[in-house]
Amino acid sequence: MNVVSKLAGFAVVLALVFAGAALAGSQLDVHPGRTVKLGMGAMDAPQPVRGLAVSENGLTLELARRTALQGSPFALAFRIVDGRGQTVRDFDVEHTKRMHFIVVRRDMTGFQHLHPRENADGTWTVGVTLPEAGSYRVFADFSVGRKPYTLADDIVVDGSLRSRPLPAPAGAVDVDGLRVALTEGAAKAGAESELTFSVTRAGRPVAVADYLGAKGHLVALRQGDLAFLHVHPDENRLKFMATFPTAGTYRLFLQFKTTDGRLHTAAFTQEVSR
Ligand SMILES: [Cu+2]
Repeated sequence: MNVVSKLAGFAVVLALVFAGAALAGSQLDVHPGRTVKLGMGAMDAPQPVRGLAVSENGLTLELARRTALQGSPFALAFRIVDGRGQTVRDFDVEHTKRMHFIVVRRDMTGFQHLHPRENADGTWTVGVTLPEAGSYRVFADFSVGRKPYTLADDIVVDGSLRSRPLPAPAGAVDVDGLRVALTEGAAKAGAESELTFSVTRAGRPVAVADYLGAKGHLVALRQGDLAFLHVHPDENRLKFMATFPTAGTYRLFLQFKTTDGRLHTAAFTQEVSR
């Protein structure tokens, strides 16, 4: 079969698909109840999860490498390309940065939040050290044309692996001599949840400085597939609004700065009910 007749065949198939779709559409219109339900479903749908794919909405994360040596610092280079393979350079500023880069091992240990440097050719470079063996998920979190993206890939570190189970949910976590407490309303799948944190040292409240244009930064990942949730910070308090898309277990990585300029990371396990 020559190319033209192949294409013609393809066009016929497409036409049939469209005819089928049009028919399905008209059938739905005959049953208004179903049509309305579909429309509302789209509107009511919680924010889609991100961070499950290297490619999404026409943009692709291209890592220069997918392996690393255990404990050896290296420069990780990557770029974001569009559908024609062109390097994307026009990024929006989100949370005071044009690119956020999250690294976490698949068992949700070893969390790192990095800010890569943009090079003249449009590639990004960031110094990374992966101290333990295992498979690490890396997320490039950015916005282009006011459209948010979280593209992800894996980097593997060979070696003998000691994985850890996820810690049980706890109302407070100790980090760097600070106690961080999480006050949350019951987190329910599909509903907006408020996550409020407080920081104390020896029972006394600790002041929190600004970090990335808010009081803190929160990354929430779903256990199992490490789906990445978009979370809205509050400018004035360590408070975040998050919509957990499904029931299950999530890991929250809260980052905040104390007034001495030190950055702290406190991780919480969050159960989300149906
Ligand atoms: Cu960042």
